[in-house]
Amino acid sequence: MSKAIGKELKNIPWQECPEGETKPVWRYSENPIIERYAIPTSNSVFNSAAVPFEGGFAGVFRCDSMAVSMDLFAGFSKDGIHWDINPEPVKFECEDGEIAKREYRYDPRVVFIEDRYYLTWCNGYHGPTIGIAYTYDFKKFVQLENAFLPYNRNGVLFPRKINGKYAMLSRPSDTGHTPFGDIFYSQSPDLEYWGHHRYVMGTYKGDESAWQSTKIGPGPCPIETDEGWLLIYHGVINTCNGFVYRMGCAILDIDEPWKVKYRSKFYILSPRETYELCGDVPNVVFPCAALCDAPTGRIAIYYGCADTVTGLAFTTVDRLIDWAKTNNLEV
Ligand code: BMA
Repeated sequence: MSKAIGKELKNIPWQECPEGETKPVWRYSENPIIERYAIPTSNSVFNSAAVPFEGGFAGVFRCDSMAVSMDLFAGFSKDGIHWDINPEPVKFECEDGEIAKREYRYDPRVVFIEDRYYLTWCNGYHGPTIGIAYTYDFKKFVQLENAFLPYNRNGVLFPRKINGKYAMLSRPSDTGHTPFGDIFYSQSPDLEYWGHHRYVMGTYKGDESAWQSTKIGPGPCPIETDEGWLLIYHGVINTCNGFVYRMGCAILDIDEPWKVKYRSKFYILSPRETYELCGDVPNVVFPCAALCDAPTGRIAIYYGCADTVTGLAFTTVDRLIDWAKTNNLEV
């Protein structure tokens, strides 16, 4: 059995796998957990990140407003399911006013590294790029330099240094809805200067795995396991009705994470429920966070549903690794 390497999280939100379920991921029965009008100004709350915090949970949420502007909001929860989201957006402290200027902010990821929580997000700076900030308490946030030149989206930090460097996955893009996209790995000594970029994996053009033929991007921060880094990612196909977003999983080498060991040709979750099929952007499941209880290997995935509400789904480390190995896509 494959094992997670990391902390215990006894109070991880959890429901047992329904009897007879053969798919690797199953949904929380009370989905969606966050509805679109969760704060007074919101039009939608989705693509959001949660982490364990002080015996409960904290999170950073993408709440698009009724002006359909995009910003980040902090929230807290006792059980990881019922959330209290601050109706005021996160205010960033930043040494350089040039970087602090807000154009738009969306699709946050949060990870604990060493002694604090780091937040990455898609940050508007003359086009989308990757913003980085840290916080100790989810009240005060200190913004650092943008990681990359525009255009880039889906900046996802690893939970520890690898070979002595901070490590980030990202997906170079364009200013629009980006009809392409591969995953890259970048390294930094200080979370400011990023380099030593490596190609990780790209779209798959063959018929064997068409769901990931248009673009792919990293989802939650990778989970360390005895088989390598477990990466949950999104994959997109362009259809006659537009993009359809699904979730897949891959195992990356533990010391050289740009080397892909396994990658499943079958998706792990696809839009199926009404709240995933219908919304402001139909047919989207978009994962931004995964909690893991290392001793049991239980995983709780937070994902945006149709760019409108937030859902929760469950799986285990063993189940995902087995899925990736059994259905490995030879590239
Ligand atoms: C991507 C991002 C995501 C969104 C997805 C589907 O490009 O904007 O935030 O969920 O498109 O609309």
